[in-house]
Amino acid sequence: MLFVNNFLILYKNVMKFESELIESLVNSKRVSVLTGAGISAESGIQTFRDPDGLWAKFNPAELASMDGFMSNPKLVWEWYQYRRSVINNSKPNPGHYAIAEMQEIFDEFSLITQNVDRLHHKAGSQNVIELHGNIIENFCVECKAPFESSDDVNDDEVPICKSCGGLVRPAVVWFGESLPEPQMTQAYKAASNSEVFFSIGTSAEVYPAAQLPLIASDSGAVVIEVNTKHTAISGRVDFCLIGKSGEILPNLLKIIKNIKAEKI
Ligand code: BJW
Ligand code: ZN
Repeated sequence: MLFVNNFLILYKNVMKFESELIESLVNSKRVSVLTGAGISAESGIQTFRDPDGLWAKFNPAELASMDGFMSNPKLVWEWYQYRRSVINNSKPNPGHYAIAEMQEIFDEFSLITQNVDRLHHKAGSQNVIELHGNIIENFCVECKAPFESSDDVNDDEVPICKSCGGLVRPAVVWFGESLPEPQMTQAYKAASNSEVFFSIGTSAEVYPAAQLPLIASDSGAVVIEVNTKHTAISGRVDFCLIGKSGEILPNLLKIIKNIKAEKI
């Protein structure tokens, strides 16, 4: 395994191991990407487990579980309203845009995200596989009916379901809850069929998402991690690109596009 620091911008100057990485990308038709909170860090959205992340100040059991919500719905609702206001005022960064461009470059491309912020959609990515739901929508905890957004959703008070009177919650996946089945099936399929699999901006500590790069590796994919630091899976991947995804991904994409253009 090779740890690549200071990823080079000009592909003509790349060192041998970097050229191996680039060669596998240029020659691959089936590429998948898994993203986590780190891809949105450069858009001003806090990650979870970094020293300045959300879990440094808030208790995940209280804020990201059904038990936590039922114990203190107002606290949890207000926390999500605060995060929605941050997300609504944020824009995709060059990392999101580079991933959106990848769907044009590779014959079969899958984007799997753990993020709930919809910034991949805003950047133009299509068919985004959302493993942990989204923070935009809400539904009733009792009858599961979607709660249509209206002015009520902006209130600090937890909305009440218009059909059954149940509490309304954000449409995200909390700890102890199953991930949506169609999305998991698509994600497992993409991971086991990929020639190259990227794990970008995730600590790879939350399951089952963290299994995906390992499934890809076991199925023969070249696994490339992009992160500002090493993670739980760094020892299991083929290449670790250490740095900001908003800087590494556009550079990598530029190199691939130049080589592909020269081949035509
Ligand atoms: C950058 C960067 C830059 C920063 N550029 N990089 C024991 C063993 C195994 C599993 C379990 C276990 N005990 C319990 C479980 C299951 C549990 C789990 O995995 N727990 C672990 C913590 C141990 N999983 C679940 O409960 C899941 N469901 C499930 O398994 O169902 C089956 C089941 C049911 C019942 C019982 C048991 C099993 C559900 C998980 C749901 C996760 N939900 C959250 C909240 C979503 C809603 C919300 O947003 O509020 O999802 S938690 C939070 O973590 C969020 C994220 O999607 C998820 C992953 O975090 P992510 O994206 O990796 O962020 P960080 O902060 O961890 O990492 C950011 C990274 O970016 C860092 O590495 C930085 O270095 C990097 N970075 N700047 C590049 N510029
Ligand atoms: Zn209801």
